[in-house]
Amino acid sequence: MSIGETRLVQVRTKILKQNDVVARELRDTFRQSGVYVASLVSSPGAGKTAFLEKTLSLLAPRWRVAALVGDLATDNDAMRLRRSGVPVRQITTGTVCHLEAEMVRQALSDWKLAELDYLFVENVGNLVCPATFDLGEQLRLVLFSVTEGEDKPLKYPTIFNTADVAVITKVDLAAAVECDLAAARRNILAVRPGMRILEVSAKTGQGLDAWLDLVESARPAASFGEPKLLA
Ligand SMILES: Nc1nc2c(ncn2[C@@H]2O[C@H](COP(=O)(O)OP(=O)(O)OP(=O)(O)O)[C@@H](O)[C@H]2O)c(=O)[nH]1
Ligand SMILES: [Mg+2]
Repeated sequence: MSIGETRLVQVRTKILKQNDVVARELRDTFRQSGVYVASLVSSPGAGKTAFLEKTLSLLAPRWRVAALVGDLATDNDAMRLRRSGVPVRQITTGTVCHLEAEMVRQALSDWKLAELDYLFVENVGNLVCPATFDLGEQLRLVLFSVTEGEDKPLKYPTIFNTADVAVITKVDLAAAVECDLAAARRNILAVRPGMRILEVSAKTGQGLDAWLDLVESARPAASFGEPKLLA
């Protein structure tokens, strides 16, 4: 190994350690505040914002919900998500291809987390970089659309291994793009045996009931208290 390679590895380890410290603090803060935090990772355009737009609209009548969204540039996604009427903040990362725990901490610094039940964090569209950055979330979803090819889990195993649930999106297009959904599921399970898989369409609403069941039952009422139903 050359001197340059050694140094690269050392820097990377240091950055990750620093991120882990902040992520641990965030996780503690989220638990103490009673806010359940779920993040979404995927390749660009897999449908994270469309999925979140539906999720926010469906949850907002019953729960206090908010979202953060990361992109290199523009606040397009924040503007889309705000249409659901919930608080949304855009994190613009510039040249950074993933969210880091410190970015999340800063974006939340003037929010009263105890006044939220759910916080959703949409990561920058990228199937590689976000994988190794813990954001302190309790649930991480990896989305993967039918238009991307069934082999993506095999090619990008790390992002599937660092997520809790896989969401196959745009299933309304599966037949048109000749996506073999069974093969897609097999490939996810080959990388991550036993992984929970959802098939959804933000366009038709297919699969959103199962997603709502999952996210509402994952938020443990025992440790967070009873849901604060909105008037
Ligand atoms: N047919 C269909 N199109 C979808 C669905 N979900 C998203 N799309 C379309 O896919 C495109 C990308 O969707 P976005 O929600 O912006 O994807 P994203 O993952 O947030 O994209 P980035 O934030 O740029 O990474 C848009 O044109 C959406 O309308 C779906 O369920 N069905
Ligand atoms: Mg988006």
